[in-house]
Amino acid sequence: MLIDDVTIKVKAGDGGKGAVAFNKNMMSLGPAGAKGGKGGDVCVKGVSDLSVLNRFRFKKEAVAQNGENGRSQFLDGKDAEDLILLVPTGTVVSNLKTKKTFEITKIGEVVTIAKGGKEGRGNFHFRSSTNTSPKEFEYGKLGQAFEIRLELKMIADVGFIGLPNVGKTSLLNELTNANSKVANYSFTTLEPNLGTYYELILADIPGLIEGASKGKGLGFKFLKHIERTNILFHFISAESADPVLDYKTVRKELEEYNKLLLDKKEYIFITKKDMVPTETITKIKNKLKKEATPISILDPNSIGVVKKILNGLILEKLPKN
Ligand SMILES: Nc1nc2c(ncn2[C@@H]2O[C@H](COP(=O)(O)OP(=O)(O)OP(=O)(O)O)[C@@H](O)[C@H]2O)c(=O)[nH]1
Ligand SMILES: [Mg+2]
Repeated sequence: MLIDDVTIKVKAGDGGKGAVAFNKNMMSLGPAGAKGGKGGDVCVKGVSDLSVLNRFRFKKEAVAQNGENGRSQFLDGKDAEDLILLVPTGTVVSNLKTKKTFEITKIGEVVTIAKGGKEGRGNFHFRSSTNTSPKEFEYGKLGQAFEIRLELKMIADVGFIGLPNVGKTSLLNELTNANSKVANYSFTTLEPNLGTYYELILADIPGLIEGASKGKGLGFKFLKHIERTNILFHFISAESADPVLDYKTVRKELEEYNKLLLDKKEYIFITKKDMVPTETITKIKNKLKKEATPISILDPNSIGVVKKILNGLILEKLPKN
């Protein structure tokens, strides 16, 4: 199961306490208590692996270490190491206390989310001409603690959408090395499948059904992934009793979830063309009144047509020089 939305507690380390100590050397008596170390920060770092949030499935806490306490003989406590949480690029991090939100977009990008506590000073620091034997010291400051939400909004180039069982995953497998599960029933795909076709990331989203935007079926959770793709491949099955109604149903769900989804560039494919006579395809096209490409995964030519479209998209994506 791909974890793509999780709330966890983070706690940065506390600063170490300053020490109260005196020099035991008869030649140089005086305060010798050193300062503590700084508490570790909690940071997030972008990586390409989409599954790294899975580690928060059961463990919902991330606690950085405290700074070491100061010691005698001017030995400062060690600063604690920062705790670095790996998150996939495309993760939106929200601080549930301050409501501040930001997104990790680059691999290797590191952002500090909870600051470790400052160290406390030891009695050596408090010496003065009037107080040569101070017993004062400071506790370290507490590290920041709050809840954060990590929400992965995948950044794929092309999102495969459509009702369940229309052949989305089958095509993804033909085009890429995704090798995902295909079966003749609805909701075979339970999590988005990703595949790469040269420079393009293709995301096969679990089937959407009427009511998906209100939480029906599996699609709701994944509509947010579609928000981030630039292009939609919308699949309707030639076998369906009413492919045009299917098309409209999915479009309506997109609209209800977020109107802007309708503005995305869309390519329509009529799948399983091998299952129906040519006249049926013509009828569907006429009724749809939009450009649509009939395909079948059993027909190498139609796979070629899809590849041609994808190749065109790669050219558009590549920087022009
Ligand atoms: N005859 C024929 N069958 C196809 C074609 N494409 C897919 N199928 C079959 O249709 C069924 C559903 O295919 P999937 O790829 O699992 O469909 P899906 O849209 O990913 O389905 P969900 O994951 O449930 O949303 C499988 O039995 C496939 O073998 C095609 O072009 N022709
Ligand atoms: Mg599928």
